[in-house]
Amino acid sequence: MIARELVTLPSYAEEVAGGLASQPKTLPCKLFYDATGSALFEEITRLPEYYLTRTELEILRQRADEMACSLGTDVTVVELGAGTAVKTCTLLESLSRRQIRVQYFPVDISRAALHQAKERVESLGRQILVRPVVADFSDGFEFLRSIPDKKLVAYLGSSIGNFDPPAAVSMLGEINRQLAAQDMLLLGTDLVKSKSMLVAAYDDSQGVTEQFNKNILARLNRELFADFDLESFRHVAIWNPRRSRMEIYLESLRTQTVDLPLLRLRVAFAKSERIHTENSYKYMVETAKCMLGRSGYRLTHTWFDQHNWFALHLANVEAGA
Ligand code: AVI
Repeated sequence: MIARELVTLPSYAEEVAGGLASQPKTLPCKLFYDATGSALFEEITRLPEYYLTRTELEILRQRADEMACSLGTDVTVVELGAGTAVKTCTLLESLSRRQIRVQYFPVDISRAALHQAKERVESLGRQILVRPVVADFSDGFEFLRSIPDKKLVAYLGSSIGNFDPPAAVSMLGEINRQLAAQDMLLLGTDLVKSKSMLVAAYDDSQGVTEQFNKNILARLNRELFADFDLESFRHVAIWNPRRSRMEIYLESLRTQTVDLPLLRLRVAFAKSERIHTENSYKYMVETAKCMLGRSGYRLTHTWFDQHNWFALHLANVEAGA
């Protein structure tokens, strides 16, 4: 028996209860990223089918000098969700060839990742000053105001794709309101492509994405003492062309009930009933441009890889937005 009164519920508890009680059932994708899920995501980024990370890296490596040139002089780089800063190194190196000093503010929720980011970037040379910021974006972006100078805010990795379009506009708009007219945004978006390539990227042959998806259930078992039987759910990845997004689900393989005692919840699943765990939106340049415009930016340049699989957009803060 669990003494519920003595347990502090995690901050996501209400969202989980609401999502599992709704029709269709949902769970928030932020739950993917505990320590196990973050390690699994790192593994995903190295999978042959998951082209996104290496393609974005290829653009950054091949176009870093051109990008640095477009940014002008005396730029401070702020990277949202920087992780270990693998991608940003080439851009920082290019900037350091044009500026006497480059300040880099990697922002992340994980102290451990920021520690690695600092070590990695500092090894590039003494001209780059690394100032890690531990922040949770759900608390807003006010910390951007305290970073002086002309800023490039980088939001890479197609993370914007995990927001529904209105939420993406609202989030980019929130960032915009903390920026000055001289500041810029560098945004990574994945692009629409063949269904077979998209589905393979989210349903890989080694089953790592399946493990990543099921880790949500494992996490609820660990943290909420739920009794999800992981073998009784399967990972489903579907391309929805109408909404231009990959949809990720966990599908119940049988009729079953699951107990979440800390939430005083018993959830019934019909056979084939699904829990919607994630959307990953895929853009076209026009839709990305429109999203940026609606959030108060003006697109100035888009860089692509050789296959047009991924795009990096540079945008100015629109005067009077
Ligand atoms: C973090 N985000 C950009 C990933 C994506 O591609 O949408 C998350 C992911 N989900 C399944 N595989 C990767």
